[in-house]
Amino acid sequence: MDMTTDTKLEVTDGFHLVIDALKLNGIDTIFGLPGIPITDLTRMAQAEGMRVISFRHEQNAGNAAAIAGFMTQKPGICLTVSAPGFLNGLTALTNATTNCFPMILISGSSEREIVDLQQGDYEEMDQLAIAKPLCKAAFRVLHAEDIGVGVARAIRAAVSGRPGGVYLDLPAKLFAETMDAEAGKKSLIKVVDPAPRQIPAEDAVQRAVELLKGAKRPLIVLGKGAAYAQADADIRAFIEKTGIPYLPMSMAKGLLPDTHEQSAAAARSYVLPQADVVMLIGARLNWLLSHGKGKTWGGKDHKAWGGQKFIQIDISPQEADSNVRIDAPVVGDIGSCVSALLAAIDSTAGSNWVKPPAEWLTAIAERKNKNIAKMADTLAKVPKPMNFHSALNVVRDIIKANPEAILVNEGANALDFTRSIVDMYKPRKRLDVGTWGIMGIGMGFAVAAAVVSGGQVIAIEGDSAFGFSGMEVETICRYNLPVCVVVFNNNGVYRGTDVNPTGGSDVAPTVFVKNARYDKLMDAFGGVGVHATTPAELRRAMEEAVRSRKPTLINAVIDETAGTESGRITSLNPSAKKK
Ligand code: FYN
Ligand code: ADP
Repeated sequence: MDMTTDTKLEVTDGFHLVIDALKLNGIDTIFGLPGIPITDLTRMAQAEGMRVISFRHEQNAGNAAAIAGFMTQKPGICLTVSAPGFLNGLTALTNATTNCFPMILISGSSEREIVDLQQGDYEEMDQLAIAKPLCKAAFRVLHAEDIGVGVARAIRAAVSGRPGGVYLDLPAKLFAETMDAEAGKKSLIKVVDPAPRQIPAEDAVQRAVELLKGAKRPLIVLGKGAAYAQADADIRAFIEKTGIPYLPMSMAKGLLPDTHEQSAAAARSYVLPQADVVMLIGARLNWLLSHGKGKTWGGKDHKAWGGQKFIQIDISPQEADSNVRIDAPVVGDIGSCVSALLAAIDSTAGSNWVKPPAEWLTAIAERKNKNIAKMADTLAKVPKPMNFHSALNVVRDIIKANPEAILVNEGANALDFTRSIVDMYKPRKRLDVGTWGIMGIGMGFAVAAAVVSGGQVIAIEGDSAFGFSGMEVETICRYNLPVCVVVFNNNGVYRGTDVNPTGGSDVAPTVFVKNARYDKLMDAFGGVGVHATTPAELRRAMEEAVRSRKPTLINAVIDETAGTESGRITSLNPSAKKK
């Protein structure tokens, strides 16, 4: 080939086609970890004006991509090296799929001919085959001219219908492959309407409205699908217009402010068994809702139906009846469904929509107020050492004063107590372990939340949970992100008091180094590390973190006897089942 400068200008290669295809589709950020064969891809992407955020482990980059997808409705991109790097990203990809977050894992891979003959290549692995059962779709591109189609298919698969994780396999050889620049440009696809609206059928909407109209004790459950849909104003209007009490699932907290008078969050165990008609909006009847049956729902035993009728709004037509009968499935995107419901209510009832019976609302208010008052008493106490409540009372105030801050949350007790104590005021500000109860999302989510929003992030981390992604505090410092990590340090998994029954020198499996100083990890990279043993110290440190926007890690010392085994989900522990 003639390699004069002029000719070179007219040639493009696989590296640039990947970058151009992403940029053409409005993707401006890559979360990843450089190495063979994608190191130059990260360099070139940065040179071409993309934001490239490098992590210390691919799982954290993957978690960052996944949550960026949830926040933006655009697929978050995670870029990894072949085999081991790919596998490290795979947990995040699978978690994204489970949670319905749109994400694309792009991994370089080794020479196809050698991999397929199993001749022992560098980082040899049939990555496409391994990814397939774990994600929504998986594609491989073998030729430069197909990069445009590959990226377009990946984007569509990630964001259309029920969002999820997509794997895109790019063999090393592809990156260096050249083609005529003009032909290359023409081969790219700007995806038109990647997540088309899905309008619900009129009769389905009518069926749902009829059920709601006849309800004596209606309840709405808002899930993270409702938060994802960004139909905040219509969802609020629907809830307020109908006057129906609602229960937010964890990541739907703040869709309406948790202080809203129709929130039944503080009366959860009362409303679930009592409700007669339940409308699920972007929430699945999985384990988090006890599969829609059993004692939680007022059933006679752990498998029995509680007698509720269900309306389910979901984009996935297969979701209905997954656990119990859905009497009125409404299939469509939540924005379109809720606006159709609003219109149907207006046309059938006009301004005469009858709000739920006063007895139902009063009964909920009574339970709720009692629980809130009880909680207020507990929060007011200042025990020494700190417990989860006295520490979270501080976090609660900080979020109240900074409602735009994004709260990342993982752990067992640190997760469960934060969920019920810290009120959220704005949509999509609470990011947590989601459907899988996964540990290790903390720092990946925190980095992405700061990068995507440009605003303050507060990560409330159990000491065990933090350990999974703790090294990313270096990433937080490197990009100087306004992230304040608070490690709830109670010396172990659940608590720090277990002992080795044999009397041997190994500590119990749930116990960590006592009195560890996680704050020093932040010091090591030039951030602000603070050791806090009282609510007053914690408050001062958090206020300063928010004021300065400096990377901060607060080692919050919690009473090592304070946690409960498995937090609020003790019943899932097999030994609890045996008893
Ligand atoms: C809630 N509650 C409140 C408030 N909000 N009381 C007072 N004030 C406020 N603001 C009450 C609520 O009514 C419940 O009491 C209780 O607090 C707990 O509320 P929560 O958290 O909503 O309810 P619950 O029963 O814990 O919900 C079940 C669950 C949840 C499965 C949805 O536990 C969950 O999301 N768990 C995820 C666990 C997880 O993934 N862990 C990671 C793995 S840890 P009652 O009504 O009296 O019951 C590995 O070990
Ligand atoms: P939670 O854990 O908060 O209950 P889930 O993850 O179980 O929430 O449920 C989310 C549901 O929302 C999924 O069934 C998914 O298909 C659905 N969903 C996601 N995005 C949309 C959307 N834009 N429109 C309609 N449904 C959606």
